[in-house]
Amino acid sequence: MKLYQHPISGHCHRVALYLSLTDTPYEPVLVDVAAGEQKSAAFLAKNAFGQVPVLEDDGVIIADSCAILVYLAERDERTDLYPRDPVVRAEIQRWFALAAGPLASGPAAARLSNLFGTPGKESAVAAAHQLFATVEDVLATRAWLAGTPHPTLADLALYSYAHAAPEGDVDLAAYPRLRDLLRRIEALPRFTPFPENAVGLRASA
Ligand SMILES: N[C@@H](CCC(=O)N[C@@H](CS)C(=O)NCC(=O)O)C(=O)O
Repeated sequence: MKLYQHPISGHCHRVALYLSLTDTPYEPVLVDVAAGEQKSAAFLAKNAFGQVPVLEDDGVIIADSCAILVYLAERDERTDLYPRDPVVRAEIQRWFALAAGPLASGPAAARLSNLFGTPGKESAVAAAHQLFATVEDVLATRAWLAGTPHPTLADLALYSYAHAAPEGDVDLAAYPRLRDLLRRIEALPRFTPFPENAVGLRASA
């Protein structure tokens, strides 16, 4: 199984985290995103949207980090990470939507601004705080995001860009429950870290 990825991408890390936690062997294939390799004809044949991550599993090609998580958890019958209960599945889907929406346009975009100078940093930081304040409220009612007594794909989907938020100058100090969630994910057996960059608040840490 191959994971086409780039190490700076939280979308890719969320899949790498699943593979690591489940002790699944795979071959990481570096896609040179800075050089635009994700828009090459060869890569577009794998993902018409020209983005990483893409998973290739014995001829099956899946693009989009959350779609890959669902594919793998179903394939592996990981009903702990992706329970069959329709209410829990709906909850997980809701967190996937947040991961593709405000998590991407908030903390992930603010971090990209600091890493590559992309515009819109101020509004991205504001969106990040709005998202994390709500997550903090939700975490007053439940230990794990989907309301289960154990982690699910929802927690994996949030982890990477929440952990990396300080790289976009998003201070997590006001969100103790979120920080505790991140620590509990990091304490899971076979956790693999998201490589850190000395930008934003991490540059001064
Ligand atoms: N919804 C997609 C988003 C993936 C995404 O934004 N990938 C970025 C890297 S983090 C990318 O490939 N950017 C290069 C580009 O769009 O050209 C997913 O969850 O996989």
